Amino acid sequence: MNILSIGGSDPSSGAGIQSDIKTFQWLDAYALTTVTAITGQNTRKFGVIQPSSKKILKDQLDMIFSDFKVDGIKIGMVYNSDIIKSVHHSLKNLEIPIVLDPVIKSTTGGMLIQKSALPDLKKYLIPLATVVTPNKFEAEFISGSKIKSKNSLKEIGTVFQKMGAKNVVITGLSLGKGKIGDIIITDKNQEILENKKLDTINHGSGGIYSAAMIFSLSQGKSVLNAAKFSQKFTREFIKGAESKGKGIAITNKKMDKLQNQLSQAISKFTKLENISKNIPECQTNFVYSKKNPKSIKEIIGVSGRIVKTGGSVIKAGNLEYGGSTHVATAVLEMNKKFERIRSAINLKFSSDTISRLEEKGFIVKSYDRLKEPKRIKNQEGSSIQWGIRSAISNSQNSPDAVYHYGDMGKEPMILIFGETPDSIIRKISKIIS
Ligand code: PXL
Repeated sequence: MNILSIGGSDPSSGAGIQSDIKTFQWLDAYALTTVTAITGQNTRKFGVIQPSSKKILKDQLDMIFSDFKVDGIKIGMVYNSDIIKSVHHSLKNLEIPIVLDPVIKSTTGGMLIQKSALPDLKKYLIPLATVVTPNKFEAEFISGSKIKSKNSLKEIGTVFQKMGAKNVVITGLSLGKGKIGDIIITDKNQEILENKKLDTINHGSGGIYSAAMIFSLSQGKSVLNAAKFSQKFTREFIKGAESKGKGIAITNKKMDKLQNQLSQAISKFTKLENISKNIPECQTNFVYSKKNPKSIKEIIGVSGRIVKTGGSVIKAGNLEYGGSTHVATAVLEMNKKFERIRSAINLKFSSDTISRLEEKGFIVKSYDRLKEPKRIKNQEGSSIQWGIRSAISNSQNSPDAVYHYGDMGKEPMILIFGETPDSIIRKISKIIS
């Protein structure tokens, strides 16, 4: 997925296009960037702004749109009317999701838009946006009215909608009693996503939120689901905020080692030749567990699936702990007996694949779903647990693969197991055709 960030450069990388590159990379999307302005700033103060000329901004945008398929666009800092009009001109006929983060002021106090450009922001960019994501200050500044009560939220939503905004999410509103929330205003209704307030002051959380929002919308999620994802994602980054300079902390999240390894293995998996023939009807999941997992919450998998689209295979979702139920349950059960086994993937059943596994000397076990006791069948999620347990009950060594022939309405399946996601890729590379 390619996502374009249109915004300002922040040399501290806490906000602006540098932050977007980090966020999109984190989400496994490719970041394209067009720079609207160069700012001088650090974690303590804001310096000078050098806006891009119309000529260079137009050229950057033309270069992107004449070459790349762009799946979504985030607009951040747009300093003046020339920039706003150039962006409008390039985007006005596009039919892809656009998130406008209408940034006004930096945490350190720098003005990110000229006051005189505000009417043009309303006129040219707000109507282009699928979602506008102001914080409280920005919502009040742009709408010209104060947020005092739930009723005034409705009014502000209406003001934005009159400007042509399709959906508005007002982020980070204090709701009292240690609560904070994002208000999602769509043409149909209004919803509050409430959460516990986090006690940190940091630089960049609004930018992370709007980047996560465009990623999620570009995946085809609804505004409400995208807002739920963005809140969760941003909270992780706020919790991970680090003091990099002498001033305010920079919003950050370290890449989890398991996630990193799984992510790379999935990327290799999707590029294997002919792999699409090995994706079952119910699609594929690929998981990696922490050591000695106690539940599937300690096992990372694709929330969504690895899916077949046409001839290619893509990861349709994000890596999350608890993101898989079935394949993760299989690993959980396998790991109880063979604690080194922490990763697994499910593949489409084929007797050719089973033969090749055996020819290559892999240990292959199976179970018969027809022998599954009724009381287990009726219990959600316990079939796979029962299956793995019965497949390995007489096994001294950990199997490389476990398969079953299916049952009424249940697709036959092969599970490949390994110590790491990479070891699974090596096994699959030897057996697929
Ligand atoms: O987070 C808002 C923002 C966006 N873009 C740039 C910024 C800031 C805040 O400092 O500097 C370039």
